[in-house]
Amino acid sequence: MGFLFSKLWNLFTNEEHKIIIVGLDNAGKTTILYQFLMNEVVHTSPTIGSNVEEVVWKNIHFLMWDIGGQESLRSSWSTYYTHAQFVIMVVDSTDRERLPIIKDELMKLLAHEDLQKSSLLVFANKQDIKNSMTAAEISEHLNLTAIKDHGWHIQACCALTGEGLYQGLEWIVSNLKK
Ligand SMILES: Nc1nc2c(ncn2[C@@H]2O[C@H](COP(=O)(O)OP(=O)(O)OP(=O)(O)O)[C@@H](O)[C@H]2O)c(=O)[nH]1
Ligand SMILES: [Mg+2]
Repeated sequence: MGFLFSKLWNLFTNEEHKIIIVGLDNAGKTTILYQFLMNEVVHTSPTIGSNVEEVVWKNIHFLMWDIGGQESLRSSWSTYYTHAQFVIMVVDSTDRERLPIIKDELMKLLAHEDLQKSSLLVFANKQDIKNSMTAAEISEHLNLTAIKDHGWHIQACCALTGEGLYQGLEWIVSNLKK
């Protein structure tokens, strides 16, 4: 009953769920945001600051913040954290060299006090590129199974075709706070 009520409440109030999209530069964050918004591949250039869009899917409203991933911008990620119900961490699955940096950024993010109640979706993006790492490999390198204090999930995807993106969003929907 409570569940049904909250679903109806969301329907009438159009409550928005805040999602922040982070990850290193060139991971595919902006491409993913605009796939969600328009089902299209847009031409992107490196994001300075952020893009924010409202994405409505299955009558659920998401406010998605796509934050620039260049090194000089990473210290400002935390200014976007308040009230973020979900963090989407986008990983370029060909970017083996920077896995330690990705892991470091992920650990810092999960330890941040403003994200204590947030859940984590990792997109293992660029699966179309030959020899890209699988989601399982990335999960192992990032030691995701050690994360006990946040809900998390990893999803393989390709932002150019859209493959995997909605499976990721489906996981988010099934984990919305009831
Ligand atoms: N092959 C391939 N290329 C992709 C994929 N997703 C994104 N790209 C390309 O990767 C490049 C970077 O994508 P962006 O979406 O701009 O990356 P970003 O994470 O927003 O980068 P910053 O804004 O600098 O943090 C672009 O040339 C995209 O077309 C993918 O799944 N496969
Ligand atoms: Mg960008």
